[in-house]
Amino acid sequence: MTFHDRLKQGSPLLATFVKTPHPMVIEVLGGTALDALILDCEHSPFGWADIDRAVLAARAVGKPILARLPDDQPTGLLKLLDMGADGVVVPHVSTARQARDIVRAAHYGDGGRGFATTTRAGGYGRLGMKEHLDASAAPTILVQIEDPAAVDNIDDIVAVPGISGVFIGPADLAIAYGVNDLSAPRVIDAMTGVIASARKAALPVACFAGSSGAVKALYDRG
Ligand code: 3PY
Repeated sequence: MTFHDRLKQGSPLLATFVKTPHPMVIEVLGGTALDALILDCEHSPFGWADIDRAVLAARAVGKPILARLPDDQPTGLLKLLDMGADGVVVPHVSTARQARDIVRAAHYGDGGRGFATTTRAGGYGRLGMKEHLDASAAPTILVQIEDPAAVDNIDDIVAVPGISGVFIGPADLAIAYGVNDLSAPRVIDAMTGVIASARKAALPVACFAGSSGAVKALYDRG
């Protein structure tokens, strides 16, 4: 079963951000029970060649790999998916319009995502066109809810077709609300609303855990 299918099924999953741009880190993490790895290209010094090597290493060790890009630009989404990543985490998504643009950029069919058979996603020309389209049909797209505007607009964001789930960023939310604690009541209230809206839309919710102790509490909250 693919990572995307497991996410859709609602299994509790555990991933880690990877901050060090060296493929050996991916190889080592490939031997763990983690369900996926997420390259943190927003807050770490990953260049495109580093991302390429990391995706190659993840595929070699059979570990699903996503990347958190620094922004929501279609050029970055295209490069990442062409390299054969399983999906993307997009930071600071605050409106349904932004979410729709991201989904369009990540999918073939309506001109949103450019198509080339010469990429890793296309098996460097070895996949037929249909096989390539089938293999890349549903990349995992997690939108990060980490701004007060995103919390206000959450019902519209989760209604966007093609979004695979939401990813709560409690640290950015805390900063935005002027508190310095990931479990401050203001942050927890916002999370509760986001989780309820995502549930209603039958979307899974991911969240950054500030410590290993926070993991169980997050699973318990859904
Ligand atoms: C946040 O907590 O704001 C994050 O983006 C986690 O990486």
